[in-house]
Amino acid sequence: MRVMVTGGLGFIGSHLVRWILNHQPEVEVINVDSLTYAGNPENLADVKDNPRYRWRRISVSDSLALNTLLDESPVDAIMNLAAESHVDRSIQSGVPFMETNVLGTQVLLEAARSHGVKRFLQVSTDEVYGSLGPDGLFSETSPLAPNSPYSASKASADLLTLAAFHTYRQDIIVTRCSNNYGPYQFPEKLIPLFVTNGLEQKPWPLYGDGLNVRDWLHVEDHVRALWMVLQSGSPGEVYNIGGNNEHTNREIAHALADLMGLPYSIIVPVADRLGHDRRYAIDANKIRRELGWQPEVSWSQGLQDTVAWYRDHRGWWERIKSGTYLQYYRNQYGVL
Ligand code: NAD
Ligand code: TDX
Repeated sequence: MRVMVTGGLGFIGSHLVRWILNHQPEVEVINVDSLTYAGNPENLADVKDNPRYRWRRISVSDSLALNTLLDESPVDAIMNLAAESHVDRSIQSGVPFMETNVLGTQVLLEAARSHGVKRFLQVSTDEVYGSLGPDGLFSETSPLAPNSPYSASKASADLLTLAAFHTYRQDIIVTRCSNNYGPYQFPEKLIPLFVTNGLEQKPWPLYGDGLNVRDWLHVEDHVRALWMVLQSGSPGEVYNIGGNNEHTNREIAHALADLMGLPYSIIVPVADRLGHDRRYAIDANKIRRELGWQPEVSWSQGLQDTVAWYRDHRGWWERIKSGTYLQYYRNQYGVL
């Protein structure tokens, strides 16, 4: 079996590629990643010479390049993770989000259809459901009500994917996962930003009152779920994935400070994110019941291991934060 993973040089994509190569010895992986600021070949340095792995530097919105690749190397399935993924960047400008997340998904769907790709998995997010009050959970039938340019682009991609099922009976599945954390997460996101700032004795910018709630899941639990859904999910269905692990941002800041032996004074309240969603929480009963998935990494162990990973991989995030990784890219792969 051959699988195309898009966005495989990013945070979740790199874990997924590694997991497949390590756990599915019959599966070949083609990684389609255009290497934006968020992609990093270092994330897959340990598998780059694996004969079952190839990376092609192609944008998912480049129809010609994608179709040529699929002509040359047919695949059985596409797992679409390529995205602009950071909400704060989408508030600065939504244009790249529309190009990759919306147009790119449509290009991929059409390429999959014209090449007879058997299954298409769209990796989406709980943010498409919008914001919850203090109670309740998002189920797969909750209405889509995205609030940021990022989440609106992801919701658009979900609708395009579901439309391909209804219109063409194309074999597609959509997954909607809660916030991930773990190694190799780009240090613009809450947990790696705070951990790496802590290691540099820099302040932790906590947005607003710090009481926004997210439902956190270790990235390894997410990628296992993605593989289970690809193998055993039903066509045309949506599967929520979540850790049943809600925390306010302030609780996370305190937990990280405790783990790192830092005073709470490192936490500095700053202006709130525009349109900041108050609470996300996922009802993941469908995937638990139908596919037998459940999270395996506990929050306390996962957070401790994540802090240790950033402590032990200083070079990885220092190159990112200093910008020298971009210089490295330009030398290795041409102008970005
Ligand atoms: P990331 O930003 O770490 O990585 C994105 C990857 O996509 C990068 O390697 C980048 O180079 C690549 N990419 C961007 N534009 C591309 C394009 N046009 N063509 C090809 N490649 C392109 O993102 P992530 O956090 O790993 O998220 C992966 C997916 O999972 C996204 O679709 C995101 O919406 C979804 N998701 C993320 C989370 C989370 O907490 N991080 C939660 C739920 C869902
Ligand atoms: O410096 C910060 N200070 C802060 O208080 C940052 C970067 C974030 N925050 C808050 C905003 C959110 O309430 O922390 C929470 C988490 O923020 P992010 O790490 O930016 O994640 P979020 O906006 O929740 O979105 C993430 O989860 C869903 C991913 O980035 C998305 O790609 C995914 O779809």
